[in-house]
Amino acid sequence: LETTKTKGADFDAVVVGAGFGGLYSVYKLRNEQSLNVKAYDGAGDVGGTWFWNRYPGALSDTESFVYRYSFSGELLQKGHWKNRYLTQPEVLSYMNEVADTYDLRRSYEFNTRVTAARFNEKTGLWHVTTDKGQTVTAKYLITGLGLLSATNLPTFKGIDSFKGQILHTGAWPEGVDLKGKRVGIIGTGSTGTQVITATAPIAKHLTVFQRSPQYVVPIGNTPQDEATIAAQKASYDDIWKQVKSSAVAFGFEESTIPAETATPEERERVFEAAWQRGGGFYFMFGTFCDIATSQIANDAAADFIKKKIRQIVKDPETARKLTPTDLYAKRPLCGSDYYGVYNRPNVTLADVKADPIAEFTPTGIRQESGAEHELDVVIFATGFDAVDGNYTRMDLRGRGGVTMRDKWKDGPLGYLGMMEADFPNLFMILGPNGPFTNLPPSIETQVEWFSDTIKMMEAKGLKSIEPTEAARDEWVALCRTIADMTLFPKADSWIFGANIPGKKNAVMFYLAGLGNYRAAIDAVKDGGYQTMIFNRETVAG
Ligand code: FAD
Ligand code: NA7
Repeated sequence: LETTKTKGADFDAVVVGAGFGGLYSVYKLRNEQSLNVKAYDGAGDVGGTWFWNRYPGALSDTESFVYRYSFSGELLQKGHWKNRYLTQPEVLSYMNEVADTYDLRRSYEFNTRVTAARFNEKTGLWHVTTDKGQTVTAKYLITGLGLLSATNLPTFKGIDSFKGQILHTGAWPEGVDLKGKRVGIIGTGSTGTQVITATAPIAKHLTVFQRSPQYVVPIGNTPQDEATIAAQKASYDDIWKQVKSSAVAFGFEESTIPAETATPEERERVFEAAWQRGGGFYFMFGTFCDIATSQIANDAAADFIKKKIRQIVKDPETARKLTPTDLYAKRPLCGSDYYGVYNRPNVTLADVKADPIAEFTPTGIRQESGAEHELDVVIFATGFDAVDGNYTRMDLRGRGGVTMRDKWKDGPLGYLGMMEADFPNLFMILGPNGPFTNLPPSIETQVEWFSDTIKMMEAKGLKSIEPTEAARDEWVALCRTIADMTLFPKADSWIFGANIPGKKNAVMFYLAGLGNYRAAIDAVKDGGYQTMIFNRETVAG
């Protein structure tokens, strides 16, 4: 077993989270560098997102061959899947296999939430406290808290009087059976569209409470034969090279052709082919290169999807309610015949933008118009306090006792999506202003970057590292500039914090793609970390 190298500390590093990020951090720091690592997760086991999101229909919409780690050729060759996309149980089983292969579980304490983490300037250590009342010290604090993990549970008048069951998709309990029930679903985001499609065929009646209509293209979840999978496995070197130099890292070549200058026939042909192929990110980034940046291109894509809605949905009034009126500039969604669900006789669409939810009653939900919906179960598919939610919910304090909550009161900041000024030796996985991509390759990129940084610090005997405020400000400004070159800030969604009442609208991602992101963070490392302060306590005297 590992021994602690940091003098006076219980551990060299504390890792919080047992998702893709946390697990890989334990592997890199403990298995590769022999550091003594203590890890926690509030969940009962490994998996992160895939531990919590067990709702019917939960599926990754990144294709199976690239929704996984790339770091081990052996692991890649062992990979097994049946369809083009992985179901939640498949991802969870994959993560369990990873944990078993590398003996990662033994570093974890599960069912244990970290409630506070405070940097002590005297000892130069992080003091990490759990909800079990235990406090440990460590030199490095690695947070893989998840960017879509802190659930958003809006409150409604009368909610406590409801006699039925209330569920959130992101904290789904075992053993829920929706068969034959009268189910209400609030929310039509990525999660909502999945749970709606899976619930409609089994529920007695399904009522969808829709606030914003969505653009949803087919997912194209076809079975994959052994030959296709073998070919993918044989080309992994090329695949990851392409993924890591691409923008969205979804395993397809992004288009370089603008829709702005394409003829109407060409646009129709390309969009129709993408519709048949399936994939949300593919539809937005694989068809034309300017859908996320040009109003003309965006309108063309939006009009194509709107036409499909009119063709698919039989009742014109329902089709009208399902048709978005805003830009096609949120996280692109895909599903299995999502709009077709509304042709079913057991599905009702309640437009809660036009006629808001007035209250929950003991037997269901009443809209402002007086329309009553009798329900046995209400599913909240209302999403997450994304990106910084788990950081501001924790008592996280840096130098001089400054809290992250306070530092980020006008919106999250952060340097390189991983660090923050005044928070020495803190490495955040998918922290604010990191890449917006298929996430496992971005997670690996970050974990590898800070593992190299830690290795360098240990080799040189350095005590602490933190970015300068100026470098942090410059990074945040860069992210803002890049975001403003796109149409994304013009649509209200979690990408800019717009889904949480009272949350300030802020830029939360580096939208220039994984390839550019990797170049940017490598430049910092290869340039000798000019934007960092090392051993600030000694520098200060
Ligand atoms: P997570 O997997 O979210 O893990 C974070 C863990 O930290 C959680 O287990 C949580 O319990 C724990 N934690 C947080 N705070 C504390 C605390 N204070 N103390 C102790 N433990 C704590 N991404 C894609 O790229 N492609 C997809 O198709 C895709 N589909 C998704 C579908 C759904 C339904 C959701 C919710 C997300 C999806 N994502 C997808 C995003 C997904 O979150 C990431 O791909 C990835 O799983 C994130 O891994 P992570 O380790 O960073 O965080
Ligand atoms: P999202 O994309 O934030 O979607 C949440 C949905 O819930 C969305 O339709 C919201 O409507 C709706 N919502 C939220 N609050 C309310 C209230 N108070 N009343 C009615 N409707 C409400 O979350 P998801 O879980 O679907 O997806 C998040 C990411 O996780 C996704 O991109 C994947 O990567 C996995 P709104 O649009 O705000 O009007």
